[in-house]
Amino acid sequence: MKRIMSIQDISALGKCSLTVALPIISAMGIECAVVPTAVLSTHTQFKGWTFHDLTDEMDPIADHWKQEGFTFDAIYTGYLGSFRQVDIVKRYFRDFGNGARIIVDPAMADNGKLYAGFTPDFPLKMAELLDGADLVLPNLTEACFLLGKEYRENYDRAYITGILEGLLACGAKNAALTGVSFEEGRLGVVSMSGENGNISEYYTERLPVNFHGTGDIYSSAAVGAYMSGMTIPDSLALAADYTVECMRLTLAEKDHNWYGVNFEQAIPYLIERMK
Ligand code: PXL
Repeated sequence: MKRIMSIQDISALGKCSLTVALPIISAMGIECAVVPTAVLSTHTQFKGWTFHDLTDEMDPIADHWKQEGFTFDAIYTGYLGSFRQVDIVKRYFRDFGNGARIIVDPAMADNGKLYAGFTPDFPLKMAELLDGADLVLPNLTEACFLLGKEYRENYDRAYITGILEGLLACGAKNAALTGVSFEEGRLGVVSMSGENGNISEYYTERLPVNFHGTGDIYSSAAVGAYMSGMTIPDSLALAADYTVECMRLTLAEKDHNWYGVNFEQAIPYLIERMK
């Protein structure tokens, strides 16, 4: 059985970060060890959230895992809260990255804006994690922040290709950009292989809503598919279909909540698609 670790926060309520990575990756038949970087009462799109930093636990967890001789097939990072956490994640890459795939979701921004709590100098620090990563999966906003590029709502293929090349130039072996649209009503993911420069694209119907937490659901499903042996383009396509299915099921529920999607109800779909 494959074993991966995921390093990100626990937003106790909110259906993002570890509270989606753990169930989704487990449902895909992969063991998911977790390194919780902080405990929040909710994700930061609510008001008045509490935050308890767990940075001081990160080195002792790594020390113990090393002592026990644990190895991992992948390290998947998501939302990180500080410069120090990024430095400790680099230590995890050094200590456990040998023979492991490294997948970085630089969860920190959306719709042209950094999430609450991040300072403008944080994205450049997060960009350090790209060096040597097997796959980086930012949304368009995050990619612009990582590269210090202007975020645009209207763009052409050359702009998207330039961003992908920029991500690879930071040292990632493969880059995938989510939330790309060249056509009204269609939304998708464009990826580039650093090995041969090949570009893959996959689009789904664009639903007329924006739900929170879909980026983490997308990345978790992509990690699970990739670690199950699927190619990167196939993993990205499956994750896109799963995310859309989660959103559809959410919309189908009258009085659905705004803070996260019904990813739980789409798990049978995900498992069926893995067959
Ligand atoms: O979904 C990304 C995410 C993860 N963790 C926390 C967040 C967010 C987005 O707002 O606030 C704590």
